[in-house]
Amino acid sequence: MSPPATAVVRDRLRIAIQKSGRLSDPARAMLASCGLSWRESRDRLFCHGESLPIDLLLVRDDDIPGLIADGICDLGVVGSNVLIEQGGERIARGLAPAYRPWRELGFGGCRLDVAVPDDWEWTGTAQLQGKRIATSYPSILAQWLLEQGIDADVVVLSGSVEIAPRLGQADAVCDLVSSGATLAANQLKAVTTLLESQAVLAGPIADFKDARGELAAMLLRRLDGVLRQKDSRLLLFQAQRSQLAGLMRLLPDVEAPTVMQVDGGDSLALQALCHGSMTWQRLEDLKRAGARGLMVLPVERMLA
Ligand code: PRT
Ligand code: ZN
Repeated sequence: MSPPATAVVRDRLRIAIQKSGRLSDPARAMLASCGLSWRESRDRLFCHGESLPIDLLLVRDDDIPGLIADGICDLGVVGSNVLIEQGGERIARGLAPAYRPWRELGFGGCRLDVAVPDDWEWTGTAQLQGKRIATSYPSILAQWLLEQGIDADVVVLSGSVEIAPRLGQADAVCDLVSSGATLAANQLKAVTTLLESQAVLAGPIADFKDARGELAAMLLRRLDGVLRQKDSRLLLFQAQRSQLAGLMRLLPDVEAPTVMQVDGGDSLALQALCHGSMTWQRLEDLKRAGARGLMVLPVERMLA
């Protein structure tokens, strides 16, 4: 008699990241700053996690959503442009959603824009009616055209989208743009944005039910700390108690400050976590409002 079937319990987490490309270095750096380290394998497709039972699979970015959907990888670092496009394709094929963005990672920023030849006098999206638009993002583009009530031909290309108008393959393009240099070099101009994209940590729709759940929760905790830390500085200064209310009005973006009484009198020492930039101008304003001994310190590590 064969033994009873048991559910496969996985106790290591596998994260897919781009093998080589714009997202590979920042993805590794971000995971490393969460305390992960790996032993590189010779084929460099799989990196065994050393500090934690979290392994990396190095793949093409386009394969990442499918690897999560198939359960080959648990999580992945991928552009939201790819995640949304492939999510839309799944729905069009009648498949259930299989992944979702778990965290925005703050790198790999770009826009998905419609661009037209420089010499078009742009009057609005209605101009795209009946035109051919080349793109590698047919699902996002088709959905947008539907919302705009525009009937246009979507020409699907896997690369070199920007030269399609010059080659006579299309009238306009819908492609990723960061600096805009590629569009300019191809005598195109961006006229409207369909999507603002950045890299995300993608994962399955539901949480993990086995040991991977604990690992994923720990990774997210550390990731949240890293993301907050990147955007945070510690502000230290002294002030008189009577100046406190005025100073706090200049600091709407600080978390509840720690206020310590100095010398048992009216003199206070304050420390506050600030988000965003703490410019010279802001320090000057604080000084004018009575702050003394202002110091802005970097934050090394955070855990809520
Ligand atoms: O081999 P693999 O399939 O893994 O890599 P890939 O060539 O498909 O991807 P890669 O490394 O080019 O991009 C990976 C991800 O980076 C994308 O999915 C986006 O989420 C993000 N990203 C950010 C960009 C850009 N910026 C970007 N500018 N991806 C592509 N571009 C291209 C764009 O397609 C155009 O050709 O860069 C050109 C435009 O750049 P600018 O600066 O001239 O505007
Ligand atoms: Zn790709």
